[in-house]
Amino acid sequence: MTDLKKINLLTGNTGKLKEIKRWLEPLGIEVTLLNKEFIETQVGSLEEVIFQGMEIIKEKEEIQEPFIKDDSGLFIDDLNGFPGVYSSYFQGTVGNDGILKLMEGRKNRTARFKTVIGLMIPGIGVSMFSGECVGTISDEIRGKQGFGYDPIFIPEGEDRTFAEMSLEEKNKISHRIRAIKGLVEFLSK
Ligand code: ITT
Repeated sequence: MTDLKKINLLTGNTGKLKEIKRWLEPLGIEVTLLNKEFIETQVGSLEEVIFQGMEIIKEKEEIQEPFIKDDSGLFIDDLNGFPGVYSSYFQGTVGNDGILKLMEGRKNRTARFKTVIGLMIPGIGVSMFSGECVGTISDEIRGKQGFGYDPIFIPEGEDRTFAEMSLEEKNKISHRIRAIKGLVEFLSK
């Protein structure tokens, strides 16, 4: 297993912190919150958002310890992948009600959550790990767990939304966990 004992997570989203901690801490990796401004450039993919943001941070800040950044989004097939890289802005403005309105009358409700986790090791560079979870958009808001789009996303093979599942249940199948598994595998090498 890795000799990395501590990793900094750059986020303003405590839901992500909770999910990532729950996975990495049992492996003996302490996860601490790093409070730095992350500039998200409006580019075409989550990978580009992460890569460009991390490069900006590397140039602006003197960070000596390894850190990770998670960038995620909800991609709805019938909306050509919208809100995608704009998921944060969309959630903060019109929210889940806005998605349900856009989905009114649409038969194809398939969607996917994607997460890309960037790992910056000072002196070495950036590595990226991604994960995806396919599902459908529910007809209504359901459940109180989780955060963000969880109350309207039903993962494939389930009839509950992520927000109707416990953190442990979501953590077994989510996009984020799939990306974290790639990160953990990399760290164990
Ligand atoms: P940071 O950039 O500070 O980490 P953020 O909330 O802006 O936090 P993202 O840009 O990665 O994070 O997320 C885009 C949106 O998708 C945002 O509104 C999140 O709440 C939502 N989101 C991300 N992961 C999610 C998940 O696992 N379940 C539900 N919604 C999620």
